[in-house]
Amino acid sequence: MAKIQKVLVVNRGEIAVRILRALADLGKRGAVIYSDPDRAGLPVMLADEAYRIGPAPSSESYLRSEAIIELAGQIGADAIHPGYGFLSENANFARQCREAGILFIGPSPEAMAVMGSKVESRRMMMDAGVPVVPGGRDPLPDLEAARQAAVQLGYPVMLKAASGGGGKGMRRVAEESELAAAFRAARSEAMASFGDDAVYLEKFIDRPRHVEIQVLGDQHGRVVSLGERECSLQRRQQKVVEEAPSPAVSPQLRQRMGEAAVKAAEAVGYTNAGTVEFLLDADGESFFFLEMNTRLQVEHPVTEMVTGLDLVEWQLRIAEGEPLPAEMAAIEPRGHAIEVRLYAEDPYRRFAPSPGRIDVLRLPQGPGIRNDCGVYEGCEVTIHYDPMLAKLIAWGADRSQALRRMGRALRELRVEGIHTTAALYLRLLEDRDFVAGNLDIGMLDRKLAAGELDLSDPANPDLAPIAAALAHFARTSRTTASYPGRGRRTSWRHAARRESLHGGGRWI
Ligand code: MV4
Repeated sequence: MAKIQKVLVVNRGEIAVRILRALADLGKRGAVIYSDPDRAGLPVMLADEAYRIGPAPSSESYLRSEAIIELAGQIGADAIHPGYGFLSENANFARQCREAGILFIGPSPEAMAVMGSKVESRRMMMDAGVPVVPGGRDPLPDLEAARQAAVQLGYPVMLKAASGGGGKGMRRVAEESELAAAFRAARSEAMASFGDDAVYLEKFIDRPRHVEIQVLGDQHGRVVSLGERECSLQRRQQKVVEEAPSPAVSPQLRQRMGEAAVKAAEAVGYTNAGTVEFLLDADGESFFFLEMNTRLQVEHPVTEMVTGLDLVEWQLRIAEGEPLPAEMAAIEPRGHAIEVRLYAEDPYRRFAPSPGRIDVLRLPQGPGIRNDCGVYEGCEVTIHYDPMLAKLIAWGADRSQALRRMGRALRELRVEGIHTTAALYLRLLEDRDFVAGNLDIGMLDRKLAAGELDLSDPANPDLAPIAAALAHFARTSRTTASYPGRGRRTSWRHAARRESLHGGGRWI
């Protein structure tokens, strides 16, 4: 197969930057599309070529599959890299690319279609001998069937949308008296979200971890596992921190999970990069297939840091028909990597969106630190797209060094003009459960709800009285006068909040 010369990157933000860098490293041309608010974005600056695709709404820009494929043809791109989100898991788009003679950097549309359906992929995995969550093989015809299945499984159970994914149409049912209402609710939510009201039942798994396996499959039938990522730290089903390896996975368990993931990928003839998601039971031994993500994931850098591989490079090599070297299957994780996602959200205001101009941006540097960043100082963060600005990744010889380095990175980081979630991560690094590696998928939400993650600056306890005084002033004062130099709309209450975060004369 001929080498790819030029790739059209159909994405924005940090992942478009990441892909453009890989292309530059391989000596290939990188073109990018952009919407109106992204015209001065970092991907446009770094690309060899950039093309306007439409106005802000994704449906009129990054999701315009036909216009995108036409553009790829016009500019002579051999391939499209979809990144994550947008068109990345759309089997029809992959099919359209194929029909237009453009390489889609990803698996076949057929593999994407199977993994896009919950019941179909579950059935396929059952037949392939991959452990799935105990439960039904087919959608439930009616409430009576649900009742019988639930009794057989034993409560609590989980109702899930057959066409679903991402938690929509999902209902936990603690006992039989709740079943009828939950069945109706799950059905209508499934219909509203996926245009299909089919639901099925699973045993509810209590306080599991979310552990996923990175796989690569070439076009010659070889699939390899590149080990796991621990992704249990989520806020409302949105990942915030990921690490590799998982503190809960022994070499033996890694072997078993890796073999299951390879079996899952082989069962659908998987090619290119993919991720097999598992729930790891609280017993630390049993694991269950949840779904397979048929794209490059946000958290791929932690795998890169512990394997030394460039996953985007391998995506391109696989697309060019290169076989995976047999030795790749024997890679063991080296050291430890952790990633935090920097969101333009205010953790002091229930994670409200925080758009605006980034007045100051100083990214951390030094040994073991990597930044995958989609923004620059002076740029505007809009409300039109996902609020993730950047990822900070720290590598260490072991977990404790990686965590210390992440602490250093977060203290070096300066972002002014907008709020970010950085302060939450500094606090998390001091949390006993997190430091001990005792994680489960509900941990962060429980701690946030319990107010356990106090968001005052842990490194500057001597500022607490100042913060308290300012907070008192904010409560008792009627004024909304502006805080010097912080802009018209910044109230004293706001200033007090910021003051509690102030460390050594600098803002975090
Ligand atoms: C579950 C579960 C417990 N038991 N299924 C949430 C999203 C969807 N992809 C699957 N999800 C879950 N399915 C059973 N039988 C708990 C979750 C779940 C979850 C899973 C992975 C990562 C974060 C999560 C947060 C809440 C619930």
